Amino acid sequence: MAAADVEISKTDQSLRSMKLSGHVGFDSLPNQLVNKSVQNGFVFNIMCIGETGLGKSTLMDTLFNTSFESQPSPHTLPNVKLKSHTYQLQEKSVRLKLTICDTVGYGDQINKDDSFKAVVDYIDSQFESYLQEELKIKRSLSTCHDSRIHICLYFICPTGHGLKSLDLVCMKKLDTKVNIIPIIAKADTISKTELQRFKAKINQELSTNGVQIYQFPTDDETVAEVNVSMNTHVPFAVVGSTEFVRIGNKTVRARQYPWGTVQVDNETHCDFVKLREMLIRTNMEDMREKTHTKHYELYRQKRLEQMGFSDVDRDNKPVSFQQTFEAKRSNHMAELQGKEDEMRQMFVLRVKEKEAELKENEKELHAKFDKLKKDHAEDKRKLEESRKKLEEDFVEFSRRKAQMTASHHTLTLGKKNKK
Ligand SMILES: Nc1nc2c(ncn2[C@@H]2O[C@H](COP(=O)(O)OP(=O)(O)O)[C@@H](O)[C@H]2O)c(=O)[nH]1
Ligand SMILES: [Mg+2]
Repeated sequence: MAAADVEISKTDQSLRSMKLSGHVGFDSLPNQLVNKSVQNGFVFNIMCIGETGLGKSTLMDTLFNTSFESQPSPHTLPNVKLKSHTYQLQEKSVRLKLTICDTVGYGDQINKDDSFKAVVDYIDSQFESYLQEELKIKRSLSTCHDSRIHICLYFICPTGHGLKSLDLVCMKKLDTKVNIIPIIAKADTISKTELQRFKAKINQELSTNGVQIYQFPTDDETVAEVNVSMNTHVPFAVVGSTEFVRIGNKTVRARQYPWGTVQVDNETHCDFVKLREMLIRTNMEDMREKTHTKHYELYRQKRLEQMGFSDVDRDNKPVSFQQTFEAKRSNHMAELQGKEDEMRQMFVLRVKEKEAELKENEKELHAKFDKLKKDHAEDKRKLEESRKKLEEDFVEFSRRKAQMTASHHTLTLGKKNKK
């Protein structure tokens, strides 16, 4: 047994590189992956955060070159609501299940303190439902709809002055939960020189406030160069449009003004093409992966710790899920027992209290009864006395009456005899 163990660890340490003497076929592994992915289709969830009227819906239509037929929202909503719609898109044989989540009413309230709260809650609740699926005994992770937000496009108002405090607070709250790409909305309303200054100001404000925005990955050499250069263009200044204009022999999305035309996909006019390249063509898979391995992982870790699970115990020794569960169970049982004892003691105490109270009442009643008895005896004695006195009076009265009658009789007789 020990010898075999040594053998395994030896082979682990010295991984031998071997030459195959003929074609085996595992060079088709990448194709297998591609085929499977194409068959399953892709899921991508975008969240658009920005004030009403900044062009969020227009940009989504422009990005996917379609019309999602979203309704413009009013500025009068009492609070921020998150509305998400899922669409099934297809390009050649590749299917994309796209969810666009819109922050309706964002920044429209007089008190903006809680504007970001709805967004944070939404992102957390998507993580939570994925976690709940993961914790099930019968999991269906591959078939259930993964609604976790892969990218958050934060629309910055093209004021030219820098970020609003709401922008900073919101991005700061979200940067550990979601990949954020800040974009300058309606960039056609800001001049070229102003734009450069504006971008620099935004980047400086983001870094002084420690807001972590999404960085296009530079570890994959096939895209490293383009991503390094694109990282320097963030925040992208974008223009969206639902209007089409004919330029030469091409029809392009554009915005027409009395002084000229802004072409959405002209790189000298705005950064729209850069955003589309980065978001859809180059880094979509990285955003999906970072969401799972970085943001979801952090959420999961915090939630499991909150539930009382940990990989190590107090002495930093590894503990298994089973051990934690057993420990939690016995803790819980002890807690229950403690509560039961406490309740029993309380009950005994209450009964004793009640008994004492009753005894006190009884004593009082006895005292009252004795007093009444005494009063009654006293009254009786007094009555007896008055009765005796009355009787004596009556006897005295009768005696006097008899006396009186006798003397009256002698008097009358005496008078008669004289005659
Ligand atoms: N100047 C300018 N206007 C835009 C741009 N994108 C959208 N708009 C206009 O802004 C208004 C609001 O756009 P909408 O997409 O409904 O904004 P949402 O409320 O953020 O979804 C509409 O009249 C759009 O035509 C843009 O890039 N530049
Ligand atoms: Mg809209």
